[in-house]
Amino acid sequence: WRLRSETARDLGIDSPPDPMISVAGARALMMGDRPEEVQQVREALEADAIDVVTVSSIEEAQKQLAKGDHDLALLALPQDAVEVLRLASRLRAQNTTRDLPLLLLADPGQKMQVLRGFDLGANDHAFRPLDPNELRARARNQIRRRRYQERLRQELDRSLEMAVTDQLTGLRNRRYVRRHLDGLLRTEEAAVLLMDIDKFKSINDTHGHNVGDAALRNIAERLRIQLRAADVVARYGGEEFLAVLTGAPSGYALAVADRLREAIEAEPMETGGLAVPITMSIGVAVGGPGITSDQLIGSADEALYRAKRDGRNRAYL
Ligand code: GH3
Ligand code: MG
Ligand code: MG
Ligand code: MG
Repeated sequence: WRLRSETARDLGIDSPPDPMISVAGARALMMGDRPEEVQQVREALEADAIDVVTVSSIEEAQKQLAKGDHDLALLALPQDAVEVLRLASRLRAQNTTRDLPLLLLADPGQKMQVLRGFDLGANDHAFRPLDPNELRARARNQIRRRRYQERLRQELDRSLEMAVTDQLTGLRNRRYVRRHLDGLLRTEEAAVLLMDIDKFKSINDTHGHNVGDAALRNIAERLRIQLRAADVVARYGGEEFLAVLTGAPSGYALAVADRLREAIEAEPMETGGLAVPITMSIGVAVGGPGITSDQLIGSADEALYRAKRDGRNRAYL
């Protein structure tokens, strides 16, 4: 648990919404048909540097909020609250407003409607007569929760991205490409190209590990440029790369492999005034539903072995 809580702290996700999260510059929408109340809300929130847009109709509120650039909506309940509650539930159902904090303003006699509003997705409420300090506190609370949630989501996206990315080269990693291939083979034909740098150990031995690392990044970039966006290329091991092409017949896959091989051979890698020649060998295999990714990569590995045995810098099927 210690490792987990430390990781959570590094990511900034172990604490509840931080009271220090600023609400300044947040955008609130106030919907109400009583000009005095609308003005009161505006003044209260502007004291916290919250921008307030005011609208008097449900249609206008819906239109403004649909843009998805608000941090809070305050909805005043008229005597007949049904249409406003309907708006609340519509906002919950729409992608751009799903997480929008909703604060209901109501008469004390409208408690039942407010509770119904909670069931439909409202987050908080304030009863009339409105107390500006209470209103501000409730608004700040909702905006902070919203901003905290956004931060969590960004951290999560970043973690997910890291989990599928190779640190050194920025390519997809082994885990990702395996899953991708497993998924493809359920329904489609796919070609795999298993690439292994020739005599890479001697590049490390001659020029040092840093030049070796730079070479791997350089090779990764060349592979990325050569392939289509729909193809996946990953760093599969230390100095091995795996490309997965969808719907590629063996002749085409072999042609792509040769093109990749030539792209690496064509120019030596320039680093620190050195020109280091690099070549790679490639094993190609093609298969579809009924074959496993282990089998497919296994036969690419056999072809790669033959390419190495026959002198390297070649692509075999
Ligand atoms: P072959 O043509 O038979 O493939 O020869 P090779 O030297 O490439 O093959 P071998 O498997 O003997 O060596 C691979 C080398 O790759 C060994 C290791 O030091 C190096 N290597 C693996 N990962 C990395 C890395 O991340 N950075 C660097 N600089 N070198 C790495
Ligand atoms: Mg190797
Ligand atoms: Mg080897
Ligand atoms: Mg090698």
